[in-house]
Amino acid sequence: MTPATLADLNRAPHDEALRLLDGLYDHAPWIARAALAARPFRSLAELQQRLRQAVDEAGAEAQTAMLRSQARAPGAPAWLADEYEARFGYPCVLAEAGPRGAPLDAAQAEDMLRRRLDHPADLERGEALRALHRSAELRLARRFGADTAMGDRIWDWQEELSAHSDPGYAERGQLTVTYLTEAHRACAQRISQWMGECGFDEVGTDAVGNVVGIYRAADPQAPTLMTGSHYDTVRNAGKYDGRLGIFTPMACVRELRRQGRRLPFHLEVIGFAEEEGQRFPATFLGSGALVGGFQPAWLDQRDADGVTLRQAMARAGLRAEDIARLKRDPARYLGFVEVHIEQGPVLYELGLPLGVVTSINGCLRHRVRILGMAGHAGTTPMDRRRDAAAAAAELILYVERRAAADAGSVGTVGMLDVPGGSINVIPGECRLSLDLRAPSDPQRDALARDVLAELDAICARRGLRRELEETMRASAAPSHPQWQARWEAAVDALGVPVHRMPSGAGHDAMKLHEIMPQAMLFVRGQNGGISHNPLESTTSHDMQLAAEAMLRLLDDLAGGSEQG
Ligand code: HGY
Ligand code: MN
Ligand code: MN
Repeated sequence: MTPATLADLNRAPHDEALRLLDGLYDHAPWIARAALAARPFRSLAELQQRLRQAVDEAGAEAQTAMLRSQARAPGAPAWLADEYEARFGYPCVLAEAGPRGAPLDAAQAEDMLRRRLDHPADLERGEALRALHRSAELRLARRFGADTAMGDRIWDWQEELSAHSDPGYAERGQLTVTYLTEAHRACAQRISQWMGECGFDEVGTDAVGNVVGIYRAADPQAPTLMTGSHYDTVRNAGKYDGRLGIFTPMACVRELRRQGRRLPFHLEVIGFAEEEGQRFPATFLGSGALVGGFQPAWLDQRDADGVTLRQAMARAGLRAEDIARLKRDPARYLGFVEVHIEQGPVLYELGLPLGVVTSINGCLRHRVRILGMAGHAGTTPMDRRRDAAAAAAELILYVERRAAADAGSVGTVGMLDVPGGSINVIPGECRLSLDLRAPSDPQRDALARDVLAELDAICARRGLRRELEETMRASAAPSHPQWQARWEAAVDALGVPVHRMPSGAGHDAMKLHEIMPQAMLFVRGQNGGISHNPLESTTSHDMQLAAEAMLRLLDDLAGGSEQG
């Protein structure tokens, strides 16, 4: 059956149009009827939004009635489906395929339903409705022959790259790629190889391990647009943080090459080698080197095994003496754009595939050592102790309280350790990390001032000492209005509602922000938008939309610059 076209749908008589949308949602023809009122649609994505809005606007009663009319998810174990229905009052539903568009296998279906069984009722209703929207999206794509080739390609690159993981994690099926490990170098090699296959004119690895691909303009004197993101990961990470922002522009270059098109500017796509600061305290090392931010003192930083950054670079064949030459001349650049998964729940809960970033939070990180007195847990009276861990506990609760007091601020103690601790010894030392963020630098700095003042007050009260090392200071980075508008126009052109939002997470864009205009595009995360976690996920459909938005931005920029 030849796929219908959007034009068919937009001009068909009402009943014919209804037939074209028949069965997108089982036992709920009212949804398509309501959505058709918004014809004509500019895209399937816009139609998808209208269908979702029709369900949202129908209210809880109609939604529950629709859920009750659904058939149980095929493949769900009977005991689980029974328990689910007893708990929520409607059959368990699953999207008819997973994030890549392939059906879930029995284990995946069971795992997903088990996780959802623990949801509070209101959260689970949202999940069940999203499963029906996802099935409708897949049916729509099939019926109208949607092209998801770029999204599928991006999804598959991420899947293949996730095969490379550091020792100690790979064996457990976990993804961890830290700076300059063997897995990290293997990732650089794969990205380089794939850039070559996409048709980049030049592909290379620079002195800090960034993978740089250039798709040249016809005119050698043309300016350059830079884009990209990082390929290192946190420990036990997801597959999309950073990597999505490398593979999306790569898919665009692959498409431009397929069309035989050149842009009136060079496109420089960069896989930044280090952003997360996991193996060495230095963060944003890859993008930082391009803005002249590499600190030679970082070369003496040591990893957990005592290997210095200098040694790690030498083993990877990188020449530290070449790093200074990486600094980019802003005069040669139009700007920097970055695609990144949102790493949060906003787009997921709004049911939107894309978001436009308005600003990136400023961030300040410290490593703290609290030093007290180790002692016998049994013989040391409570009023004679200098317990470093108890002091850390006080500080952690203060960070939580103080950060919550400001709109948009966040404070996290992500690492906490009693070196050489024993069950029957009072902690004489406690090490912890501080990650403090806020939408503006003054707000970030006020938070940090209070937290560090409280640390001193706790130590004074308890007769302890502390050592402090600032390991990262990244300024808040508002999006450049013109570039933010370019992303907004690209998203709008796809028929996707434009949702503007701040970024709580830090990104390479905040380093390039120091020398050139920048703006970011967010892509919806699945599983509630969870990130820095193996449940991190996004769909090939949403990746397709991100690639289409990027191509739109490139075309608009090309059109604009061709107009001079
Ligand atoms: O921590 C962050 O915000 C980023 O993922 N590096
Ligand atoms: Mn990250
Ligand atoms: Mn990231």
